[in-house]
Amino acid sequence: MANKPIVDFEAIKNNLSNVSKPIQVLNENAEVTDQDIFDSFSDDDLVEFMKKMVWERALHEQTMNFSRQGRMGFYAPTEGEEASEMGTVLAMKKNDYLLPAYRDVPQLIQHGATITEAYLWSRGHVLGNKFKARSMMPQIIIGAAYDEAAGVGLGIKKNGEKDALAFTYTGDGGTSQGDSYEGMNFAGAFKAPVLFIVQNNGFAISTPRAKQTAAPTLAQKAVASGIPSVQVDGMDILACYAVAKAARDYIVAGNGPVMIETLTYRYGAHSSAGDDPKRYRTKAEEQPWFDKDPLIRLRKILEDKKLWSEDQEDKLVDEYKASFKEAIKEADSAPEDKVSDMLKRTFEIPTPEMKKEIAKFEAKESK
Ligand SMILES: Cc1ncc(C[n+]2csc(CCOP(=O)(O)OP(=O)(O)O)c2C)c(N)n1
Ligand SMILES: [Mg+2]
Repeated sequence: MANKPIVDFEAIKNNLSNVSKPIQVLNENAEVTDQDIFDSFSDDDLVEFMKKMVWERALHEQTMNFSRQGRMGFYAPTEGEEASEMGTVLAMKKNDYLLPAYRDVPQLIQHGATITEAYLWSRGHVLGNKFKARSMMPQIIIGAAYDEAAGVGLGIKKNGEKDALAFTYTGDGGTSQGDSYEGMNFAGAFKAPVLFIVQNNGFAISTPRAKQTAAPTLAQKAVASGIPSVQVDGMDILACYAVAKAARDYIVAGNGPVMIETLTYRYGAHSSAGDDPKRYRTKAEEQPWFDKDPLIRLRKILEDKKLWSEDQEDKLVDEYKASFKEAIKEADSAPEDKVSDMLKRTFEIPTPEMKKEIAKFEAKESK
């Protein structure tokens, strides 16, 4: 027998990570770390990025208020993930198809759904499932949007659509779910035009990233599907946008799918249903992420350039919040979605059991 191990598995294990350093343009001290990418943005672009992040944070705050007032159904907080969400969606075109997960409602609205539709979706109303935008409704089954995206991507290819792709999101937890690999594998094998985004916000509800998977990065989970992947500073909207745009260009040129892992953080609870982050993480763990806040770093750059002020931001927030209040009023005035209607929509021909249920609910509803 040889003295040396036949295979040095430990050495292989220590060298598993084949993903390069996360791409960043602006660090948490608002210092430019990639001048070339930074210079590719005009002042107007920078202001636009800031406005979108302020919009998303205002949406979060106002929607949480609605939720506390009992006016929402399911809502997944997005505070902290503004750069990751706005940066990626703004690099897409209206012709692209969005397959969102439940935390991707802000992207859904940016992609063309109305806020009213998004609120109706939250309430489980049927009108919250009929977007004019090229999008499916947000997926609750984690990882499943990756499979939908692979199918939509293949459809785009078969239809010969040239300047279009399917883009989709999952979380760190979603990458531990078989569906996400199956979707990537299918898209890789068929060279389907799909952009897979993983928003790694550190937690799947209360389970930290390190307990879900031993993979050194989540980006490398694409490698086994033959898909190039990259990590990006998910608290830096300039990096998120630049990388998503580069990925889009590469995909629509006919090169097949790409996966992006954004390194971000969910500041609050998993959902408005009321889990308590204090039970699974400490203030000391949270603080370094709050210090990386995506709005703070871009705000500083803009203020230095005299392109932004507190006053201007306050006015925008008021304006945005007024639009959310309008939207919820409109959602309140949507026709009532009856249980009997929901049952009738389930199958084209109801089962005998469902027929009985429909009759039972119709009797109740007519009282
Ligand atoms: C297939 C499946 N299993 C379990 C759940 C319950 N569940 C809802 S959200 C969630 C955690 C998902 O975490 P992650 O993918 O990191 O996304 P995040 O909520 O952090 O955005 C789980 C386990 C689910 N919705 N679907
Ligand atoms: Mg997560």
